[in-house]
Amino acid sequence: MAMEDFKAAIYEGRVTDAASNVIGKPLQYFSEVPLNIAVVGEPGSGKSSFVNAMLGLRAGDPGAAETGIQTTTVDVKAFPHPHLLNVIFWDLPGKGAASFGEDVFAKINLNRFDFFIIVGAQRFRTIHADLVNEIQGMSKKFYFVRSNTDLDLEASKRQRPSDYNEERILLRIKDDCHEGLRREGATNPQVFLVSSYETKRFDFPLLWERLKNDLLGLRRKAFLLNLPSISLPVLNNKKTAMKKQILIRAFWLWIFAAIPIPGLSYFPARKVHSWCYHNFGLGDLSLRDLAQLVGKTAATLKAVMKPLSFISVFLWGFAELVRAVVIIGDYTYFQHFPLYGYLLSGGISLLSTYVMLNKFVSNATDNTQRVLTEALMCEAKKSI
Ligand SMILES: Nc1nc2c(ncn2[C@@H]2O[C@H](COP(=O)(O)OP(=O)(O)OP(=O)(O)O)[C@@H](O)[C@H]2O)c(=O)[nH]1
Ligand SMILES: [Mg+2]
Repeated sequence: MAMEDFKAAIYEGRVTDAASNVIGKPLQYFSEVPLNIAVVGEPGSGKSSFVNAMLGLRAGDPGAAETGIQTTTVDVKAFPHPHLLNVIFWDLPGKGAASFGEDVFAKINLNRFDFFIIVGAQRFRTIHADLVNEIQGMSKKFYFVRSNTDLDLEASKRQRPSDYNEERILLRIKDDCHEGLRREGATNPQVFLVSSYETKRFDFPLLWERLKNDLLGLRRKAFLLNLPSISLPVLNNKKTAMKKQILIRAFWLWIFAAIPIPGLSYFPARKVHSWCYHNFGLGDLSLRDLAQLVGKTAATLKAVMKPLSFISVFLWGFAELVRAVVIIGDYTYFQHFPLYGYLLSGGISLLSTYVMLNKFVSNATDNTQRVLTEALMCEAKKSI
């Protein structure tokens, strides 16, 4: 329902209403928003085993992800959680893993996922740092899961049985992860040490608790981050509708073609330009309200808007000049009323004005999307 309200408000140029329609909603409102969780990490780090553990399955169970000692996962596969509504775990191939000589991970568009769980089996490495940077670059969140904790402890026990202290070893592993993550600029990184075969031990229960606590916030963030993709088709529909109205306005502006002064139609064209902007909700007052709603200044929102391209302004100016030359040339040559000059000039003017007004609408459409994205991204970044 609110999605329909959001779309209607966008279409009607009420950008602040559109944004407040989602920003002001309580967290519970987002309880059914799909959350796509990508499980990423180096090859063989235990991603598929972790997905199974999250689903309450064991390797080999029906519906479980395939696991193995060799490179196993070569495709992206979805695993909807059986009890968490619309929570989908995505088992991904390992970063850097090659399948038939192809880097399969590099081809995956990570932006389609809402949240990430990085699974690392060894100490914090460049591969993890790269993933952290990529995820943070998309303004998305992640947990860092260190798998194989059972094996780490076993190895330590075997190496130095007399000195063995489980708590100290776990702390050291966790510190290493925290340090690596902080180096990459992660604030308040969430690190969990787990064994996918012993889901009652180590941080596995803590991880579940954390995820359940964060779930609504993550769903809200996913919803906000996906809004620009919802507003785009609405704005494109509006653009098509506006372009139909533009012909009538071009016709009015055409009247100015009768006056052979280059640039005179600039003033009415400017009026149409601001009509377009107001229609899309990009007027000063509208932007001020939107900026206030998302805690930004109107100037920051305006800064993301793009002006009309230089080439279109230049072509329009050039057409203006040509039509003036045509009238004056006709008048000087025939020494009487320049009928043909007016007709030709009118034709040039109608065409150039029509093209220019179309550019106004396209420019306003693009800028509305830019402003909305900036406003909603800012709110999405703030959340969780
Ligand atoms: N002991 C122990 N073994 C694990 C754990 N997690 C994974 N393994 C084992 O590690 C190996 C690799 O596990 P997978 O889950 O297939 O790893 P993956 O990251 O999905 O591998 P790719 O898909 O090939 O990148 C398997 O033999 C698992 O049984 C863990 O927490 N503890
Ligand atoms: Mg796998």
